[in-house]
Amino acid sequence: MIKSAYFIILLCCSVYYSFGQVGIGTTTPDPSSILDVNSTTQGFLPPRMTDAQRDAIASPAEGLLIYNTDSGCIQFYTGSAWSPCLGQGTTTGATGNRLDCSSVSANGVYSRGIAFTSLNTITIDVVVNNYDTYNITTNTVNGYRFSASGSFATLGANTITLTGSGTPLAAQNDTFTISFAGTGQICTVNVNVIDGFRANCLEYYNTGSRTDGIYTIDPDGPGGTPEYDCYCDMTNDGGGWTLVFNHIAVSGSETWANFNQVRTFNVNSPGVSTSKYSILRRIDDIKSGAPYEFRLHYPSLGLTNHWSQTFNPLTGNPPTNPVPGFTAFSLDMTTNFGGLARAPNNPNIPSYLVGTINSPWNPYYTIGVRVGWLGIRAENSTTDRVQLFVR
Ligand SMILES: [Ca+2]
Repeated sequence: MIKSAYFIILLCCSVYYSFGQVGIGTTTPDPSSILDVNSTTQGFLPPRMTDAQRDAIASPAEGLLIYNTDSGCIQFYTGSAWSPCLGQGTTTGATGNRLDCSSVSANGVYSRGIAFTSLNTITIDVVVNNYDTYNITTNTVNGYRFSASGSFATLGANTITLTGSGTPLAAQNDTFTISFAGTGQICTVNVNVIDGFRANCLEYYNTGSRTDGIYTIDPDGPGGTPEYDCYCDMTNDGGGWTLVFNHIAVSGSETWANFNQVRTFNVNSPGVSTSKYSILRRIDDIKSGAPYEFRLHYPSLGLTNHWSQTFNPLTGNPPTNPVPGFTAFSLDMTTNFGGLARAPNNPNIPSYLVGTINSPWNPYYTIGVRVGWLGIRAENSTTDRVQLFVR
């Protein structure tokens, strides 16, 4: 009776043993298998467990197989860790990892000709259904691109940050295709590139630039007058100063041939080391506010004056002295500095601009002394160099 019952159970279960092999649902296990589970109506169900239950398995054997109910996928033990989800890393649909195109955002300011910072990124959410690596990139448009790669650390929505690289070549609206490698999934995003050149050194300063040197400015914005290089002092007297005039007359021979030179000269060599440099004729464009704010500096003397005036010194003389609108910021040289004005047409004052003190024209500060003059005037003496900035 016991033998019969054992036979019946064995028959019901359709478990067959053949030469050390086991067949379930078959009397002839495949010769290559140690276990052959055969059915056309039912599946093979591996142990199902959560992440925590999986991780509680003591000393899992290499190759141990489970179904992860948290991730919804098959995993095996590699001998040192549990594998990523099998077979899902490159699939789409409900069980794969999916780009969420509605979440795309382009971040940072995009400016023509200005290299990216860490703020230039694209962010996009990926709905993560399984732990896997990813490589998400854009095409290259207008000289720049974005990319990100790594491993998903958590399930659910992961915000992925694509780092930008390159420098926009033109001010325009760019459309990028975001590609999720291995999945065929794409999204698109628009990035607007503005004309990156600031109007003057103060605008560069106000947007974070703090280094003295050459900057490209475009006072009238896109179109019109082309952008050009100039020297910016970003560290002295509040920074943001555009150099409009530099004169080094060490040998005494670097005087100005005529007043046209004084107004514009060596415009392609801006800097405090260029012996004769002037973009004086552009000060109307370069100044940032209604008044003309000047910084007059004599490096050899260590003298600086800093003031504003309401009239353009190139256009004439102030009606009074000190001039209307004159505001003393600091008076390192002397008091009652009357600002800069066009010098009168007087052979005794062979300079383009002069700064007055109390009485008209004497003593004075000179900008643009002509040939034959003894030197650059500065506070009752002469010096060999002068710098004039505006902002
Ligand atoms: Ca322009």
